[in-house]
Amino acid sequence: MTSTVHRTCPLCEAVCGLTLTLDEGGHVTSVRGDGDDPFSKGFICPKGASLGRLDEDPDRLRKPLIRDGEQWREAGWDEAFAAVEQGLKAVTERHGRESVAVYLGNPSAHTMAGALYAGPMIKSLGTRNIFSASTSDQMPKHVASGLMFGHPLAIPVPDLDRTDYLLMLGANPLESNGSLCTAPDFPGRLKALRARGGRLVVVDPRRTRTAALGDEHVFVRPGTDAYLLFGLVNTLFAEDLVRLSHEVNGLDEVREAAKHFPPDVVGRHTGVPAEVIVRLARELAGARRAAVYARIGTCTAEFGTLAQWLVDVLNVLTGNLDRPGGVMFPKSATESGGRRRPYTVGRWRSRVRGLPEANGELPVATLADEIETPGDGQIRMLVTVAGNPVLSAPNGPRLDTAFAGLDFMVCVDPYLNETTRHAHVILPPPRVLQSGHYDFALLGFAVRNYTRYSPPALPLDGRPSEARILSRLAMIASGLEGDLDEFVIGQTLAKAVDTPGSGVEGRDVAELRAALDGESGTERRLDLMLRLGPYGEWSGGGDLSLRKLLDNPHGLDLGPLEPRLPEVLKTASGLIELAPPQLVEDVERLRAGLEREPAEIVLIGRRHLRSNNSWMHNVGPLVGGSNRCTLQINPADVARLALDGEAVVRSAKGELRVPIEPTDTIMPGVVSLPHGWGHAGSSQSVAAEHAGVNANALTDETTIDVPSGNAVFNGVPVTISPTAVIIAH
Ligand SMILES: Nc1nc2c(c(=O)[nH]1)N[C@H]1C(S)=C(S)[C@@H](COP(=O)(O)OP(=O)(O)OC[C@H]3O[C@@H](n4cnc5c(=O)[nH]c(N)nc54)[C@H](O)[C@@H]3O)O[C@H]1N2
Ligand SMILES: Nc1nc2c(c(=O)[nH]1)N[C@H]1C(S)=C(S)[C@@H](COP(=O)(O)OP(=O)(O)OC[C@H]3O[C@@H](n4cnc5c(=O)[nH]c(N)nc54)[C@H](O)[C@@H]3O)O[C@H]1N2
Ligand code: SF4
Ligand SMILES: [Mo]
Repeated sequence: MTSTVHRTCPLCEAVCGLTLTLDEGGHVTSVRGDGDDPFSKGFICPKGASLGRLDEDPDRLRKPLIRDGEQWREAGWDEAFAAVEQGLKAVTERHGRESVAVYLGNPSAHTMAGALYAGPMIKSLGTRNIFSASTSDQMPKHVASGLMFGHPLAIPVPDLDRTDYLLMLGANPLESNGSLCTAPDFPGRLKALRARGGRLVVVDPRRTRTAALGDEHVFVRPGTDAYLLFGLVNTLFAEDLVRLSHEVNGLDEVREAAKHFPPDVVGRHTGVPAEVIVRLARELAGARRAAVYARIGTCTAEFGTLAQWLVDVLNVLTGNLDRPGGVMFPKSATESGGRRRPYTVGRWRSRVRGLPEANGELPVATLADEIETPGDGQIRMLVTVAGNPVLSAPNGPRLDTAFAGLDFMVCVDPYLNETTRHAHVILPPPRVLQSGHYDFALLGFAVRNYTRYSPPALPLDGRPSEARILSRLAMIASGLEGDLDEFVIGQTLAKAVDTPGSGVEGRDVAELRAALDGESGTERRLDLMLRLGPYGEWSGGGDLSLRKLLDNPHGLDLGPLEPRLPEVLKTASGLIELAPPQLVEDVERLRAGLEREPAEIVLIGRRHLRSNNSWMHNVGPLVGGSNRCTLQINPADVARLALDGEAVVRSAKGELRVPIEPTDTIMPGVVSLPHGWGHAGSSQSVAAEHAGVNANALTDETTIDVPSGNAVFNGVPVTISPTAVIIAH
């Protein structure tokens, strides 16, 4: 007997619906796109199609591992948790709670465990040494949104399906399938934009597949987007093209700041001709409905926060913020109102480099400093959940060494890999198909309001869910007994019944609690969030509940995005802050950059459709072919540097020998290397055959985007030489 299961793909931000066929042993025999999903409508990519292979990868860990010296052994769950308890106790008794650090990796933004249990675990550990992949990714966007709109999650997304003009910088959704813009079949949506007469302009140092699909591709020198964006702002003011549709604070400050960046000046610096900058500004202002969207290429750069800020400054100045076809704020089914309180960064600072906290985290670029530098508060123990910073963080090899010196390390991860090999205890989460799935984070960035829940498709066969693993860690750290879920449910309900206008104001907590559905505490918490959420049965907004989602396994369309201002604004003024002082201050750094001589060659990253950061190289059909770790380089540079076959790339931090891939799709003076490779010491047998090199052996943890502390992966100065250098005497 085979069975059919409908599930959301958990692998990237596109949240595609999948239809899987399982045989009676629970093995996946086929994976197709779910044609009945109202959002993804049957779209699937090669990674989603490999979900079964990935899920049943024989190299995945099935039992906890405990390391004694160099030796690993499988252990039972109770024994593994006891080892964690003992290790934590030994470290905190000697060095205090600040000596414990947590690193949350990218998949924890996709799992229910990450969304619902990482927070309580961190709280129980009682440390401020919190790190995550966010500071090697999107922290600049959170900081810009926090300062402009008052909330780090108030991130407007391009209204892809209705816009007439999309200016896209530093994103390549034909490979990545989109980010901070949840849009299954992003490629199809871009084609539809063009088919309805809209225009797509792509700014990228490489002519990517996305750029090739667009109407126009503009080469930009890596790391200079903030200049280019300021050039556009400058032109809007100079040509009297500013059309505000909302009241804002700080318009004059923005106009003044932009005066330093006229098109001819930024043109020289960015490599974008001044006349192109002026034309793009006019096009943006002239389009009926336009959106500016910028992603990782502009975030993981020296002026990442300024670039993210200027993106929304442009959206505001052209009247496109919060209107159909412009950029809009999604309304997710589990969002909770949130209080109005000023957003700040730097509520505390890192011990060694004094870098500011943002969103309760410290920059991953300073994790090694905190582990290596002796003194009070030195990190001695690390808990990683779903992360591989040895391959993903700037100067990964330094972390590799630092991790080896920790007193104790616990990793929640399905693989023994470059990072987790330093653990003393590895706790593997169960298979994807044994886990429930709800995209708490990503549905808040969706280009249509939409919701879908996938319950576990297979029983747990005696293993704890990842939710259980994290809640058990939280209980170990807090020393408390009891049920974490019931505690959270009680607290949430108590607050809701006390909140005027909550929809359950004045009602009885016990009665509400008894009404919750769900097979597990995790599902009961989801039910609670759905019922209290904006479309929920208890908020007066609709009839959403867990039951309703279980009855609609293909997901529910909740309609197109709608204007949400001023409701989403949480600034103290209640207005859009167009010129937050922290950002205006950083403009000085940007101005100083104009004086600097640009490096002759700079490094940028690259994503490939059949890859995903560091952890999908163990599935045969996904690796090989065009998905290889090569250095893309312009043929003119190949000739100039007399390269052949392989090259040696050097940066301030490291040196790699890499096969070159000459291509005129990349700008002269720019080379591109994908990250997530450099497999070593991992139990992933397929990945080991396609090891590649670690791009983050070249990136520099001492260079950061100042306001957000974000890592810089694009625009890294390097030198390149042939592998066989003939030394002249
Ligand atoms: N040079 C350079 N570096 C980069 C980037 C770049 O563009 N260039 N991009 C950056 C970005 S955007 C990101 S998000 C980071 C990613 O950085 P990380 O999150 O540190 O790295 P990943 O490679 O995503 O590692 C994911 C880990 O989670 C594990 N895992 C997979 N599924 C699960 C699960 O369900 N539960 C648990 N517990 N673990 C799971 C995998 O085995 C793997 O060990 O990399 C960053 N690094
Ligand atoms: N297939 C696949 N999908 C993924 C991932 C993956 O590894 N593989 N990773 C997931 C993750 S964690 C994330 S965060 C998202 C990221 O999603 P995207 O932001 O779409 O990521 P990329 O495909 O890396 O696209 C970034 C683009 O920026 C360009 N670029 C580099 N430097 C600069 C610069 O200075 N200025 C400008 N304007 N452009 C620049 C690069 O050439 C590249 O084309 O993708 C997610 N989806
Ligand atoms: S695009 Fe992303 S969500 Fe969709 S099938 Fe591929 S990996 Fe899964
Ligand atoms: Mo990311």
